[in-house]
Amino acid sequence: MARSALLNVMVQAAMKAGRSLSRDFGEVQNLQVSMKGPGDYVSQADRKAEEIVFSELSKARPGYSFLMEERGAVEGDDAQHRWIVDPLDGTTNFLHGIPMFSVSIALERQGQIVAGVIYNPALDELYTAERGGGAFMNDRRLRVAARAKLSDCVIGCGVPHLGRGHHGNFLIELRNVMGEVSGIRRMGSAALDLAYVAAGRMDGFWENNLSAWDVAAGILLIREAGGFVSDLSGGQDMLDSGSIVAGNEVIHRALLKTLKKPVSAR
Ligand code: 2AM
Ligand code: CA
Repeated sequence: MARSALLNVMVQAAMKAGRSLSRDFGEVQNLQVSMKGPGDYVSQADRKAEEIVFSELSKARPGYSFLMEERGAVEGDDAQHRWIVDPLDGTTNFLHGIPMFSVSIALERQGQIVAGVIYNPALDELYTAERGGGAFMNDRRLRVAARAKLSDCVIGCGVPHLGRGHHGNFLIELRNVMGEVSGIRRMGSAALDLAYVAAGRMDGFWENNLSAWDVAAGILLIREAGGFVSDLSGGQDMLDSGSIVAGNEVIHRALLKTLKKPVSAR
């Protein structure tokens, strides 16, 4: 498959960071982690991966700005272009030896996401999308699932936990959705969840309290795979609001409505 020069740059950065994560993940699995504790080890793996992505992208496109999970915002000379990077999405999985983690890189041009790459090094699955050019996993073109009834659907979500999110709101959302669908999944990497919706593996997804780097690349993947994405109010403020709902056109709409079902209608 011929990729654009831009996607090549992003793929190279994501795969190089992914290889570094894979090596460190092997150590986590073999319990070779230092006595300082697995938390410190994982933070180091995370920072190493971010350094690789930062240096690869800066070399290939000098001057572009960055928004990265660890470094935060880095202003470049070129204010039109901004990389949005999560070097390790699914940190808790990584720490526990669960191979569901990813590197996520998106490029924004004048505020619009124009390219996205998500790489799961443990499964060697590479997701790519460029605006107007479709979405791919490795060399295969992606299309969101076509299911039209929530009762046939597997829906992914994120579950808030100790110190995060609004537990009461989530329980209401879950209660609304669980009674209408054929299965709920919670994988622990929002970037991969969105890639799975693009690939038609899951029919839909919702989560709250995410950051821009968790979702930027995944949003483009889903759109380029023919899917629909919004925030929980139905607007397009996913990057700032941190909430996201995704699916094909029918399931996206049904999910939005079901999530918001008033208490009295249950
Ligand atoms: P992480 O693994 O990079 O932390 C799981 O529900 C999803 O939520 C993951 O994509 C996880 O990304 C993300 N997440 C966890 N803590 C977060 C935080 N404090 N802010 C934003 N996203 C977070
Ligand atoms: Ca993340």
